[in-house]
Amino acid sequence: MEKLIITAAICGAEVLKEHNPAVPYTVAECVREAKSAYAAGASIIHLHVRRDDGTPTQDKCRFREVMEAIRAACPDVIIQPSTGGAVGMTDDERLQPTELRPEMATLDCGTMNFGGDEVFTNTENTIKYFGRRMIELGIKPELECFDKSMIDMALRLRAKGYIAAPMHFDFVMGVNGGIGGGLRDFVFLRGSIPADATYTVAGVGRYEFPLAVAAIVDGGHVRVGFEDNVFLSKGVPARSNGELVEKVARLAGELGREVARPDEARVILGLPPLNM
Ligand code: KMH
Ligand code: ZN
Repeated sequence: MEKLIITAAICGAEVLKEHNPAVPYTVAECVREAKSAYAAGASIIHLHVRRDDGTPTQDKCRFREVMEAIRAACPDVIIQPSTGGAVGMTDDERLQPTELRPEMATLDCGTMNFGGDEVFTNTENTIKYFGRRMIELGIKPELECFDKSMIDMALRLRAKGYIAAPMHFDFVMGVNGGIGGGLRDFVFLRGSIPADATYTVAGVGRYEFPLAVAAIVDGGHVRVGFEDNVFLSKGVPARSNGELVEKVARLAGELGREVARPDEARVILGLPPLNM
């Protein structure tokens, strides 16, 4: 079986130090968390950035600062900025990190309720706009799908030329407003993507590790991190993103699946090798 790519979503836009004091806001804290995840086996860092007070921002300069600092600490890691940002941001605000020409970036494939009165808006035209931008800039999208309909939208837009193949999906499961985090839901999503596509699963909260195991045995890939879950096990806060990655690497080892390093992840995802 292909080696396992572990993505660490170290920061997110919504989770706060009140949820777990190790959630990073500053540049130094982001580097600390990226390093711990990389050392434990993550080859992709899914990145949101914050102001020092924790406010989410898509500011290009802040992204540049954090990305350069992470690259200095983890030279070959794949950095995957978010273009989802936070609820309420405009399309152009969200697209700013693509100007830095990262190897990958997220592309959210539909609108959804996001708890309470919050709506995470991704109209068809937004998805087309983001998809076209990523093709122009040579950025591989991680197609974030919070429900089955978002996979269908991505497939329609691939057929129309807004998304290139081979596609790489991220099933974000268990978000309040999206698909649940059960095994039946996972099998449904996993069976709905093309044969030449790859996928990562990001289970939110208590779904994180059960879904990681499902993906490990199925030949898929796994995302963990504070963006999705701050607990190592029930009631036990993780001390770092590295602890969450370490647990996935340990589970993979128990199940006989080797963990990919970044150069191997690039081959699996069809990314060009890094010129260092
Ligand atoms: N913060 C969410 C509203 C992404 O990174 O592309 C969107 C999100 C998805 O986290
Ligand atoms: Zn994100």
